[in-house]
Amino acid sequence: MPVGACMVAEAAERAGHSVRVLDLMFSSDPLRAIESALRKKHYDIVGVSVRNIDNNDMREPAFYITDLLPLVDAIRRLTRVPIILGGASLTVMPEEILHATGVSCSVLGDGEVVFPFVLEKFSKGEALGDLPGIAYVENGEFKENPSASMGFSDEFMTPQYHRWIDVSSYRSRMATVPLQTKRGCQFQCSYCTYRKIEGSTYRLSDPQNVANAAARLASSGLRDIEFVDSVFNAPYDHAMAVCEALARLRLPSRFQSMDVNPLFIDNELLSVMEHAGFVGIGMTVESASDQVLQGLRKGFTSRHVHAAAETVRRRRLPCLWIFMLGGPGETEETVKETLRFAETQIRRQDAAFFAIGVRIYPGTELETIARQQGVLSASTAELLSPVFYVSPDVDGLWIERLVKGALQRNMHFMSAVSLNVPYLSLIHRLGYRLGFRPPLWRFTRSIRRGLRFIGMDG
Ligand code: B12
Repeated sequence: MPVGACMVAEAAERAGHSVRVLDLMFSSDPLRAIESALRKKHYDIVGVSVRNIDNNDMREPAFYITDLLPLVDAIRRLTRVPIILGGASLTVMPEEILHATGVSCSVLGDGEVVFPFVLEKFSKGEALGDLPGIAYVENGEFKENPSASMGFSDEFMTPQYHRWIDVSSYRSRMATVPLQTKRGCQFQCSYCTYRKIEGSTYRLSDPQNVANAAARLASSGLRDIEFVDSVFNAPYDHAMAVCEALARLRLPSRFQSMDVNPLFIDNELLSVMEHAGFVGIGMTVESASDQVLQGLRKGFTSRHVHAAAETVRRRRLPCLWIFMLGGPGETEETVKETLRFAETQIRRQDAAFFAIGVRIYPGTELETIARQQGVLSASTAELLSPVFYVSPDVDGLWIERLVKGALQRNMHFMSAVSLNVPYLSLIHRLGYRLGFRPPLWRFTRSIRRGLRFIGMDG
């Protein structure tokens, strides 16, 4: 569910503006939807929320900026009012996306804080000038005003989704409701953009406010809640306090988070999570080899990965183990080490996801490493369309073959291929109707068995 766009809409409305959200998620003809919305009514500003640049899939890359161009062109054809871009993708690569779309302004980071200021400036006819948290093009020159750390306001944590989007269409596709307990990330992973998007210092929400937000969602019928923090369980004490506050409220909700770090997982936290109503966690270990974990600068070692597996095995909470093969330091040996870990340490009732290749983002340490190793010749601007890193010490196709073999032996394993199956959306809808609730990966084995039975398992 488009939490960012809804937050921004609500903040703009709270600032006294009249706002309409046009959600293109389920539109069969997005161009037509835009045309009809802009013909019906005059707007003073059009904001566009662009979440993803690409699908992070090296084997079958999808580049979403290509899809964005005709949409922006349609807006331009129908109105001369300013267009403002926002969303995670803009914070990751503002210059490249502004250049590609020909739009002259974007908001960086916390849109619910910055966008009302942008609107105020426009309504007064003032230049955006040195407003923090924007990037713009002036006389052909790209300029970026770093976002001042404006804190993280709890005010817009749970936008009134029903007012902005078609909530039932999301629910019927097993979508979860995103909720943040903080912003910021203090990890230094060599490939990652999280610090660029949310900053490198934590901005923590009051744990009780988070629990109250979950209660508000539950009372409006939204019970499948996904924590979308960069890393849910760091800082540990904060995650613990959030889970304790949730457990005290005894909500009928089902919680999950796809970004749990093995450094800060122990029996106590998992136990409180279970009491709070967690139904699944994603453990983003990436690798079980020290050499690769060091190359990815994960800040933990294979010892932590094994310890986390032991902790998980002692509890009931389902866990999806997330791996990313091919990073700096990866060799045939290290790939085998990680697969060995997955085959021997992960419970059959859990699941494992394998991605191959690491998306290279501009300005990351991975970009530097790739250039030093001579495996990256694309310019920084060319990194907008997806470019991936695979360690020069291992062949990507060899990894693919090995992963394929592991998938054949282990019905609880998945790869990017599993996400690309055309009938995934159908499985979601069918599952929901049959009473299954997210996360769907808990049913990986049954789904794959069913697909294998009808000859459609990858
Ligand atoms: C949690 C998360 C997930 C969860 C989402 C769960 C859920 N229920 O929503 C899961 C694990 C499922 C996931 C999946 C994917 N993700 Co993800 N995800 C994130 C993460 C960590 C947080 C997203 C979030 O909800 N943030 C909180 C909200 C409030 O922030 P926001 O949406 O950015 O909105 C704010 C601003 O952007 C801005 N804003 C937003 N819209 C607008 C509009 C206007 C007009 C303005 C002015 C401002 C504005 O203001 C908002 C409020 O502050 C980000 C990284 C990050 N730290 O941002 C990656 C991120 C968004 N994901 C990314 C990717 C690639 C994916 C996948 C394609 C990966 C894959 N191979 O499957 C899928 C795509 C899923 C999809 N359908 O879109 C990339 C996108 C960049 C890129 N390369 O395309 C990111 C940035 C991570 C990265 N690699 O850098 N993801």
